[in-house]
Amino acid sequence: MHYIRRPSWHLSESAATPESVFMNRRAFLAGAVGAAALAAAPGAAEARPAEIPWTPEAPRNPAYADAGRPVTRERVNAAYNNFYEFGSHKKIASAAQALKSDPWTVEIDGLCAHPQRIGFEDLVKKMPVEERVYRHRCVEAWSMVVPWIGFPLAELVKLAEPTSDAKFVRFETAADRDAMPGLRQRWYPWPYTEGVTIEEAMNPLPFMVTGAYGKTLHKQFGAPMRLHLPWKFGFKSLKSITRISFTADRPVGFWEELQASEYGFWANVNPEVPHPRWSQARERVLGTDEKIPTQLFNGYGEEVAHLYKGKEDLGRALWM
Ligand SMILES: Nc1nc2c(c(=O)[nH]1)N[C@H]1C(S)=C(S)[C@@H](COP(=O)(O)O)O[C@H]1N2
Ligand SMILES: [Mo]
Repeated sequence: MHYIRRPSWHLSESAATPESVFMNRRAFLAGAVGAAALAAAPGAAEARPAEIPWTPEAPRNPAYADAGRPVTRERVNAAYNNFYEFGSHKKIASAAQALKSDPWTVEIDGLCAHPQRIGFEDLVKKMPVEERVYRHRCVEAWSMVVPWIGFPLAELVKLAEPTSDAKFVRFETAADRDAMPGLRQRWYPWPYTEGVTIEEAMNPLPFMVTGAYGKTLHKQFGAPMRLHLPWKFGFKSLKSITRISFTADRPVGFWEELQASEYGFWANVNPEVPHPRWSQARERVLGTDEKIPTQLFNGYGEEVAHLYKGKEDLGRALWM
Protein backbone atom coordinates (compact mmCIF):
# COMPACT_ATOMS: atom_id res chain seq x y z
CA MET A 1 0.00 0.00 0.00
CA HIS A 2 2.88 2.39 0.71
CA TYR A 3 5.06 2.64 -2.35
CA ILE A 4 7.79 4.32 -0.33
CA ARG A 5 8.12 1.92 2.56
CA ARG A 6 10.83 3.64 4.51
CA PRO A 7 10.39 7.41 4.54
CA SER A 8 13.76 9.10 4.97
CA TRP A 9 12.67 11.03 8.06
CA HIS A 10 11.86 7.83 9.92
CA LEU A 11 15.31 7.31 11.42
CA SER A 12 16.23 9.56 14.29
CA GLU A 13 19.58 11.35 14.01
CA SER A 14 21.17 9.13 16.66
CA ALA A 15 20.09 5.97 14.83
CA ALA A 16 21.63 7.12 11.57
CA THR A 17 24.84 5.06 11.50
CA PRO A 18 26.65 5.10 8.13
CA GLU A 19 25.09 1.72 7.24
CA SER A 20 21.58 2.75 8.09
CA VAL A 21 22.00 6.03 6.23
CA PHE A 22 23.07 4.07 3.20
CA MET A 23 20.26 1.50 3.53
CA ASN A 24 17.73 4.17 4.16
CA ARG A 25 18.86 6.28 1.22
CA ARG A 26 18.88 3.26 -1.00
CA ALA A 27 15.33 2.33 0.01
CA PHE A 28 14.25 5.92 -0.53
CA LEU A 29 15.89 6.15 -3.94
CA ALA A 30 14.46 2.81 -5.02
CA GLY A 31 11.01 4.03 -4.06
CA ALA A 32 11.39 7.40 -5.75
CA VAL A 33 12.97 6.08 -8.93
CA GLY A 34 10.47 3.23 -9.08
CA ALA A 35 7.55 5.61 -8.81
CA ALA A 36 9.02 8.00 -11.38
CA ALA A 37 9.71 5.19 -13.84
CA LEU A 38 6.17 3.91 -13.45
CA ALA A 39 4.73 7.33 -14.05
CA ALA A 40 6.86 7.90 -17.15
CA ALA A 41 6.66 4.48 -18.79
CA PRO A 42 4.06 3.79 -21.44
CA GLY A 43 1.53 1.38 -20.02
CA ALA A 44 2.17 2.78 -16.56
CA ALA A 45 -1.48 2.32 -15.73
CA GLU A 46 -1.10 -1.46 -16.07
CA ALA A 47 2.19 -1.55 -14.22
CA ARG A 48 0.80 0.28 -11.20
CA PRO A 49 -1.09 -1.68 -8.56
CA ALA A 50 -4.63 -1.33 -9.85
CA GLU A 51 -7.34 0.75 -8.20
CA ILE A 52 -5.54 2.65 -5.52
CA PRO A 53 -7.41 5.89 -6.01
CA TRP A 54 -5.71 7.81 -3.19
CA THR A 55 -2.22 7.57 -4.70
CA PRO A 56 -0.55 10.63 -6.27
CA GLU A 57 -2.75 10.84 -9.33
CA ALA A 58 -5.52 12.39 -7.22
CA PRO A 59 -6.38 15.58 -9.14
CA ARG A 60 -5.77 18.84 -7.28
CA ASN A 61 -9.04 20.66 -6.68
CA PRO A 62 -8.43 24.11 -8.26
CA ALA A 63 -10.55 25.77 -5.53
CA TYR A 64 -7.96 24.63 -2.95
CA ALA A 65 -4.79 24.59 -5.03
CA ASP A 66 -3.10 27.44 -3.18
CA ALA A 67 -3.28 28.11 0.55
CA GLY A 68 -1.70 31.56 0.13
CA ARG A 69 1.37 30.44 2.07
CA PRO A 70 4.16 27.98 1.28
CA VAL A 71 3.47 24.30 1.90
CA THR A 72 5.20 23.11 5.08
CA ARG A 73 8.12 20.85 4.24
CA GLU A 74 7.12 17.20 4.63
CA ARG A 75 10.09 16.28 6.79
CA VAL A 76 9.28 19.12 9.21
CA ASN A 77 5.63 18.25 9.46
CA ALA A 78 6.28 14.52 9.70
CA ALA A 79 8.54 15.00 12.73
CA TYR A 80 6.31 17.35 14.77
CA ASN A 81 2.95 15.80 15.58
CA ASN A 82 0.17 15.73 18.10
CA PHE A 83 -1.05 12.15 18.49
CA TYR A 84 -1.49 11.56 22.23
CA GLU A 85 -2.15 7.86 21.73
CA PHE A 86 1.61 7.63 21.09
CA GLY A 87 2.75 10.11 23.74
CA SER A 88 1.93 13.58 25.02
CA HIS A 89 4.78 15.33 23.17
CA LYS A 90 5.65 16.13 19.54
CA LYS A 91 8.19 13.40 18.74
CA ILE A 92 5.79 10.50 18.32
CA ALA A 93 6.64 9.70 14.66
CA SER A 94 8.71 6.60 15.33
CA ALA A 95 6.36 5.26 18.05
CA ALA A 96 3.44 5.74 15.64
CA GLN A 97 4.97 3.26 13.19
CA ALA A 98 3.50 0.54 15.48
CA LEU A 99 0.01 1.52 14.35
CA LYS A 100 -1.56 -1.35 12.38
CA SER A 101 -3.32 0.62 9.63
CA ASP A 102 -3.77 -2.17 7.06
CA PRO A 103 -6.26 -3.83 6.97
CA TRP A 104 -8.60 -1.20 8.47
CA THR A 105 -12.33 -1.26 9.04
CA VAL A 106 -14.60 1.70 9.64
CA GLU A 107 -17.89 1.35 11.52
CA ILE A 108 -20.63 3.71 10.34
CA ASP A 109 -23.56 3.61 12.77
CA GLY A 110 -26.23 5.45 14.71
CA LEU A 111 -29.13 7.40 13.19
CA CYS A 112 -28.72 6.63 9.49
CA ALA A 113 -30.38 4.58 6.77
CA HIS A 114 -27.21 2.65 5.85
CA PRO A 115 -25.21 1.66 8.92
CA GLN A 116 -22.30 -0.52 7.87
CA ARG A 117 -18.90 -1.92 8.65
CA ILE A 118 -16.78 -1.15 5.64
CA GLY A 119 -13.15 -1.81 4.76
CA PHE A 120 -11.10 1.35 4.29
CA GLU A 121 -10.20 0.52 0.68
CA ASP A 122 -13.83 -0.31 -0.20
CA LEU A 123 -14.94 3.00 1.28
CA VAL A 124 -12.32 5.00 -0.63
CA LYS A 125 -13.33 3.32 -3.91
CA LYS A 126 -16.80 4.84 -3.52
CA MET A 127 -15.46 8.34 -2.89
CA PRO A 128 -14.29 11.17 -5.19
CA VAL A 129 -10.63 11.41 -4.19
CA GLU A 130 -8.77 14.67 -4.84
CA GLU A 131 -5.95 16.83 -3.51
CA ARG A 132 -6.49 20.02 -1.47
CA VAL A 133 -3.90 22.31 0.05
CA TYR A 134 -5.20 23.40 3.47
CA ARG A 135 -3.96 25.63 6.30
CA HIS A 136 -4.00 24.01 9.74
CA ARG A 137 -4.00 26.02 13.00
CA CYS A 138 -3.29 24.21 16.27
CA VAL A 139 -4.79 25.63 19.47
CA GLU A 140 -1.18 25.76 20.76
CA ALA A 141 -0.59 28.68 18.32
CA TRP A 142 1.48 26.96 15.62
CA SER A 143 0.37 26.34 12.05
CA MET A 144 1.24 24.40 8.93
CA VAL A 145 0.12 24.05 5.31
CA VAL A 146 -0.40 20.54 3.97
CA PRO A 147 -1.28 19.13 0.54
CA TRP A 148 -3.82 16.55 1.64
CA ILE A 149 -5.37 13.80 -0.48
CA GLY A 150 -8.85 12.65 0.45
CA PHE A 151 -12.56 13.14 -0.13
CA PRO A 152 -15.25 15.48 1.23
CA LEU A 153 -16.83 14.33 4.49
CA ALA A 154 -20.17 15.36 2.94
CA GLU A 155 -19.86 12.44 0.48
CA LEU A 156 -19.52 9.95 3.33
CA VAL A 157 -22.53 11.50 5.07
CA LYS A 158 -24.56 11.09 1.87
CA LEU A 159 -23.50 7.45 1.65
CA ALA A 160 -24.77 6.81 5.20
CA GLU A 161 -27.98 8.86 4.73
CA PRO A 162 -28.59 10.19 8.24
CA THR A 163 -32.21 10.28 9.42
CA SER A 164 -33.91 13.57 10.30
CA ASP A 165 -33.24 12.85 14.02
CA ALA A 166 -29.48 12.95 13.44
CA LYS A 167 -28.11 16.33 14.47
CA PHE A 168 -24.41 15.54 14.99
CA VAL A 169 -21.62 13.35 13.66
CA ARG A 170 -19.33 11.74 16.22
CA PHE A 171 -15.91 10.38 15.27
CA GLU A 172 -13.76 7.92 17.16
CA THR A 173 -10.04 7.13 16.87
CA ALA A 174 -8.71 3.57 17.17
CA ALA A 175 -7.69 2.54 20.68
CA ASP A 176 -5.16 -0.27 20.35
CA ARG A 177 -3.54 -0.97 23.72
CA ASP A 178 -0.71 -2.98 22.18
CA ALA A 179 0.31 -0.36 19.63
CA MET A 180 -0.48 2.83 21.54
CA PRO A 181 1.53 3.41 24.72
CA GLY A 182 -0.37 6.65 25.43
CA LEU A 183 -3.44 4.58 26.35
CA ARG A 184 -1.66 3.58 29.56
CA GLN A 185 -2.08 7.18 30.72
CA ARG A 186 -5.40 6.39 32.31
CA TRP A 187 -6.32 9.96 33.22
CA TYR A 188 -7.07 10.64 29.54
CA PRO A 189 -10.64 9.83 28.39
CA TRP A 190 -9.75 7.28 25.65
CA PRO A 191 -10.73 6.67 22.96
CA TYR A 192 -10.07 10.07 21.34
CA THR A 193 -13.38 11.33 19.98
CA GLU A 194 -14.65 14.50 18.34
CA GLY A 195 -17.85 15.77 16.77
CA VAL A 196 -19.45 18.31 14.46
CA THR A 197 -23.03 19.28 13.61
CA ILE A 198 -24.66 17.73 10.53
CA GLU A 199 -24.64 21.22 8.93
CA GLU A 200 -20.89 21.49 9.50
CA ALA A 201 -20.37 17.97 8.15
CA MET A 202 -22.31 18.80 4.96
CA ASN A 203 -20.25 21.92 4.29
CA PRO A 204 -17.81 21.40 1.38
CA LEU A 205 -14.68 22.08 3.50
CA PRO A 206 -14.45 19.11 5.94
CA PHE A 207 -12.03 16.67 4.35
CA MET A 208 -11.54 12.97 5.08
CA VAL A 209 -7.80 12.69 4.58
CA THR A 210 -6.31 9.50 3.16
CA GLY A 211 -2.96 10.84 1.96
CA ALA A 212 -0.55 13.77 2.04
CA TYR A 213 2.38 14.96 -0.05
CA GLY A 214 1.33 12.65 -2.89
CA LYS A 215 1.52 9.51 -0.73
CA THR A 216 -0.71 7.40 1.43
CA LEU A 217 -0.98 8.91 4.90
CA HIS A 218 2.04 8.57 7.17
CA LYS A 219 1.11 6.80 10.39
CA GLN A 220 1.93 9.84 12.53
CA PHE A 221 -0.53 11.89 10.43
CA GLY A 222 -3.32 9.43 11.39
CA ALA A 223 -3.24 6.60 8.86
CA PRO A 224 -5.15 5.36 7.08
CA MET A 225 -7.81 8.05 7.40
CA ARG A 226 -8.17 11.23 9.49
CA LEU A 227 -10.37 14.29 9.41
CA HIS A 228 -9.34 17.87 8.65
CA LEU A 229 -11.56 20.83 9.58
CA PRO A 230 -9.38 23.72 8.44
CA TRP A 231 -11.37 26.56 10.10
CA LYS A 232 -11.29 24.92 13.54
CA PHE A 233 -8.47 24.39 16.00
CA GLY A 234 -6.44 21.30 15.15
CA PHE A 235 -7.64 19.14 18.03
CA LYS A 236 -11.01 18.76 16.26
CA SER A 237 -9.25 17.02 13.31
CA LEU A 238 -8.90 13.56 14.76
CA LYS A 239 -6.74 10.80 13.38
CA SER A 240 -6.96 7.08 12.52
CA ILE A 241 -10.76 7.02 12.48
CA THR A 242 -12.48 3.69 13.19
CA ARG A 243 -16.03 4.79 13.90
CA ILE A 244 -18.41 7.46 12.58
CA SER A 245 -21.78 7.76 14.34
CA PHE A 246 -24.86 9.88 13.70
CA THR A 247 -26.34 11.13 16.97
CA ALA A 248 -29.21 13.25 18.28
CA ASP A 249 -27.16 14.53 21.24
CA ARG A 250 -24.08 16.70 21.01
CA PRO A 251 -20.99 14.55 21.42
CA VAL A 252 -18.41 15.55 24.03
CA GLY A 253 -14.90 15.29 22.60
CA PHE A 254 -11.68 14.08 24.22
CA TRP A 255 -10.37 17.55 25.08
CA GLU A 256 -13.75 18.93 26.15
CA GLU A 257 -14.14 15.98 28.51
CA LEU A 258 -10.68 16.63 29.92
CA GLN A 259 -10.82 20.44 30.23
CA ALA A 260 -14.08 22.02 29.03
CA SER A 261 -13.01 25.50 30.15
CA GLU A 262 -10.14 25.45 27.61
CA TYR A 263 -11.32 23.20 24.76
CA GLY A 264 -14.94 23.36 23.68
CA PHE A 265 -17.18 21.81 21.05
CA TRP A 266 -17.09 24.64 18.48
CA ALA A 267 -13.39 25.59 18.55
CA ASN A 268 -13.60 27.96 15.58
CA VAL A 269 -10.35 29.87 15.07
CA ASN A 270 -10.56 33.49 16.24
CA PRO A 271 -7.46 35.63 16.88
CA GLU A 272 -9.42 37.92 19.23
CA VAL A 273 -10.52 35.28 21.70
CA PRO A 274 -7.53 34.18 23.78
CA HIS A 275 -7.11 30.72 25.19
CA PRO A 276 -7.38 31.03 29.00
CA ARG A 277 -3.60 30.60 29.23
CA TRP A 278 -2.26 32.31 26.07
CA SER A 279 -3.08 34.68 23.20
CA GLN A 280 -4.42 33.33 19.89
CA ALA A 281 -3.54 36.53 17.98
CA ARG A 282 -0.50 35.09 16.19
CA GLU A 283 0.82 31.74 15.11
CA ARG A 284 4.27 30.21 14.71
CA VAL A 285 4.74 28.89 11.17
CA LEU A 286 6.12 25.36 11.40
CA GLY A 287 9.56 25.01 9.81
CA THR A 288 10.28 28.78 9.85
CA ASP A 289 11.13 31.50 12.37
CA GLU A 290 8.03 33.43 11.39
CA LYS A 291 5.13 34.46 13.56
CA ILE A 292 2.17 35.65 11.52
CA PRO A 293 -1.26 37.05 12.44
CA THR A 294 -3.97 34.44 12.88
CA GLN A 295 -7.05 34.90 10.70
CA LEU A 296 -10.69 34.64 11.73
CA PHE A 297 -11.92 31.11 10.86
CA ASN A 298 -8.29 30.51 9.86
CA GLY A 299 -9.10 32.45 6.67
CA TYR A 300 -12.01 30.18 5.65
CA GLY A 301 -14.82 32.55 6.76
CA GLU A 302 -16.29 32.90 3.29
CA GLU A 303 -17.01 29.18 3.26
CA VAL A 304 -18.17 28.69 6.85
CA ALA A 305 -19.19 31.93 8.63
CA HIS A 306 -22.85 31.42 7.61
CA LEU A 307 -22.94 28.23 9.70
CA TYR A 308 -22.76 30.34 12.86
CA LYS A 309 -25.31 33.04 11.99
CA GLY A 310 -27.90 33.12 14.74
CA LYS A 311 -25.51 31.39 17.14
CA GLU A 312 -23.92 34.64 18.36
CA ASP A 313 -25.47 34.12 21.80
CA LEU A 314 -23.01 31.26 22.28
CA GLY A 315 -20.44 34.03 22.72
CA ARG A 316 -17.01 32.84 23.77
CA ALA A 317 -18.06 29.21 23.37
CA LEU A 318 -18.08 29.54 19.56
CA TRP A 319 -14.37 30.26 19.60
CA MET A 320 -12.89 27.75 22.01
N1 LIG B 1 -6.48 10.68 17.64
C1 LIG B 1 -5.89 11.87 17.75
N2 LIG B 1 -6.13 12.81 16.81
C2 LIG B 1 -5.54 14.02 16.89
C3 LIG B 1 -4.71 14.36 17.99
C4 LIG B 1 -4.46 13.33 18.96
O1 LIG B 1 -3.74 13.53 19.95
N3 LIG B 1 -5.07 12.11 18.80
N4 LIG B 1 -4.17 15.62 18.09
C5 LIG B 1 -4.86 16.70 17.35
C6 LIG B 1 -4.13 17.96 17.33
S1 LIG B 1 -4.08 18.85 18.76
C7 LIG B 1 -3.58 18.45 16.17
S2 LIG B 1 -2.88 20.01 16.11
C8 LIG B 1 -3.51 17.62 14.94
C9 LIG B 1 -2.06 17.48 14.52
O2 LIG B 1 -1.96 16.85 13.27
P1 LIG B 1 -0.54 16.49 12.68
O3 LIG B 1 0.21 15.73 13.73
O4 LIG B 1 -0.85 15.68 11.47
O5 LIG B 1 0.15 17.78 12.38
O6 LIG B 1 -4.06 16.34 15.13
C10 LIG B 1 -5.22 16.28 15.93
N5 LIG B 1 -5.77 14.94 15.91
MO1 LIG C 1 -3.52 20.93 18.14
